[in-house]
Amino acid sequence: MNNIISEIQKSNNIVLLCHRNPDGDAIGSTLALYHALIKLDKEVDIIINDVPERFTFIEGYNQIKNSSNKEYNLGVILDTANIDRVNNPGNILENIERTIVIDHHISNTKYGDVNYVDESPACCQIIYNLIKDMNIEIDNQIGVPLVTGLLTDTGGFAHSNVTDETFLVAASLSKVVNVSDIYKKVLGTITKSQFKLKQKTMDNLEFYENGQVAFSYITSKDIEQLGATYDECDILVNIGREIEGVEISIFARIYPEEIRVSLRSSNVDVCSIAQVFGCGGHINAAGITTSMDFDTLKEKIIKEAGKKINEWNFSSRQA
Ligand SMILES: [Mn+2]
Repeated sequence: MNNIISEIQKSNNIVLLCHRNPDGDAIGSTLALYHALIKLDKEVDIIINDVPERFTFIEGYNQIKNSSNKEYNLGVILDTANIDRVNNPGNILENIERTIVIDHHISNTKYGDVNYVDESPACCQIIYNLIKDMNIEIDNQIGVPLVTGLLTDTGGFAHSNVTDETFLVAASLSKVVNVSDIYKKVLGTITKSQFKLKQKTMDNLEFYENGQVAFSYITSKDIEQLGATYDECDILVNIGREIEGVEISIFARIYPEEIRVSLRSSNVDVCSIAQVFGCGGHINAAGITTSMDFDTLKEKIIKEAGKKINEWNFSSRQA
């Protein structure tokens, strides 16, 4: 952490970056650090493409630029596991002298000149500590984006990687931030088109393996007809996951050129299923992108899921 602070202290022109398809943690950690660096009188740009509109309530949202030709002394890359995942419009990385990587993905490849990676449940938890260490007061302006990232990456403090420290950070932030208000905005609200996507996903949902596998899908035609956007589909895999008895939830998005599948499980290693298709992810959350035709893919994926379920059924009976 001290290396990071001294890098920041000696740089004047700083650019903040995060990953492609930015989520609440990526946007939150970037905007929180932005406000902190502004308080240090630094010149700071945030360059991110495709920022979801649902984060407009965070102060500084309008400062986010989607391109820049400037040269920077320092780039701070947040919440991004490897260099290919960096949201890098106009190849901004080429105009940066030195880079700092701050992240919480264990798979991080440490591609910066300085790297800080730990297994915090959200990058925002690391940024909270960094800002504290820089002796900058955490006010509402910094607190709102931090709470946004903590809530979204932990599913409202529900994921198993949440620790006592996460609650201590949240408790301290709750003195300057209305947590329930932000919860309502980022986790407690879906758009009308998301509601329609959910209806369609529920209609398409089928059970396999004695109800332990849930499978559903949506087509790009559905998405268009419902007036929805592609990133609004990211909540749909949770529908199967929430159903009693389901161990693996599979959700496919069928695009004209490819199919993208999300896999979720609390107990079964779904990454190993994705690996059968040459893809990957985390143990509890993985993804597949393929050009296989839908029927073949569906059959194969349900078969692989069935194998994993049977292994898991067997090992949990042994335990
Ligand atoms: Mn994150």
